[in-house]
Amino acid sequence: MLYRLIYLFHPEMSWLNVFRYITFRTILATLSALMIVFFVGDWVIHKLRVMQVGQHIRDDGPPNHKGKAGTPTMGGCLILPIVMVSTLLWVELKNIYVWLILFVLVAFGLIGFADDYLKTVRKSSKGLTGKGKFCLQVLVALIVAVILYLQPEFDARLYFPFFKTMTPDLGWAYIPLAVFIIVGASNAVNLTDGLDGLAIGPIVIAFTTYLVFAYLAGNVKIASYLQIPYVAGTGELAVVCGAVVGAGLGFLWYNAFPADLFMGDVGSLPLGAILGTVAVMTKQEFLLLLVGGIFVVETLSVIFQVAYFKMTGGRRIFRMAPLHHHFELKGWPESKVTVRFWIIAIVLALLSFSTLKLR
Ligand code: 57M
Repeated sequence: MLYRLIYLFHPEMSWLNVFRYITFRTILATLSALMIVFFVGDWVIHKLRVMQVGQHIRDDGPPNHKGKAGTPTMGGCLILPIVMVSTLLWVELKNIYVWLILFVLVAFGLIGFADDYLKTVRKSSKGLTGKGKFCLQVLVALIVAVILYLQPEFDARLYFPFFKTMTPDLGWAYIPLAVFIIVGASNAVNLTDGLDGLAIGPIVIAFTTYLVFAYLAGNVKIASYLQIPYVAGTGELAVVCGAVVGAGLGFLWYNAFPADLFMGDVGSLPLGAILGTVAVMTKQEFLLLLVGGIFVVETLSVIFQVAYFKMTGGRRIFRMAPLHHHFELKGWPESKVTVRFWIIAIVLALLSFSTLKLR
């Protein structure tokens, strides 16, 4: 919006041309999101404290988590509006991908909000049922996948990092795959969000990576030079990713150990869902396994632990799942687990950039 308004004056002031560039607007989206978090962050935390929106801690968790009881949660209520405002300020509003991403952000945000609200504010309920939450997630993802599939230029082929000649066309079967990626990413981030800074660090790293891939995929010359799929219009997703990176860094300011604020399901579900959606839109679906490797491994640890637990009637592979709890119970201090997971996420991001040249 602001971008369009400013750009109106470019015939008189030629330097305003700079606002045309996606790179410049991405930087502005990142910085404005970061600044807004700093501006309103303390006030939001204060409000959440006054409203007693504090985290309930389960008795069966690692012992050091008991001291976290009452930490303000639902920090997604801070992140989501800021991502939306910064995006709308600096993005090209005629872009369908941007509106679909904002739809996913709001819809998954509402699902997470309902769950958090019932658990934390009402305190009388266990939140949404697992099945109910899952059905709503699938419904939203299905709407987005169908709209994407119906776009005239939509490409239902799959592209794999490292194998440029293998591009199977899935046709309509692409829709369930897209739903799986969006819902899977949403729940994987949710499972990872169990230590201070643990989810938001890899989220910032993953969105920084996809920011670059969205920019490259949206530029016909660069995409053809790098032999990655060109998807007209996805360049604007770099601006959205920039807004998430800015808001995420701002949130990390408060979520760093010892956290003043947790993001809640209202944060983790939509952030994961839009990560999956960006991967689908940029035709970099399989790269998500690498870029979001931390989320994948955390989820696999839960799947294996639960399956083994059920099969053996109570035996465990890990001391506790998700994996971060295993390391905590081994005696690693919480911030060591978090920082080590960040280091791995950075290495995975670097590896995913290497796929651009190894084709
Ligand atoms: C939610 N939520 C955190 C916070 C955050 C199937 C099963 C493995 C599911 C899993 C589960 O419920 N996971 C999803 C994880 C919770 O954080 C809140 O939830 C939001 C995210 N949805 O934003 O509002 C706790 O995590 C800690 N935390 C921090 N810092 C943060 O910045 O320290 C969160 C954010 C917070 C706080 O303590 O209260 C959570 O972990 O509950 N279940 C589990 O993760 C449980 N695992 C388990 O039962 N494992 C079993 C197997 C057989 C299923 C096993 O291995 O034996 C563990 N979680 C907890 N206690 N809290 C174990 C027991």
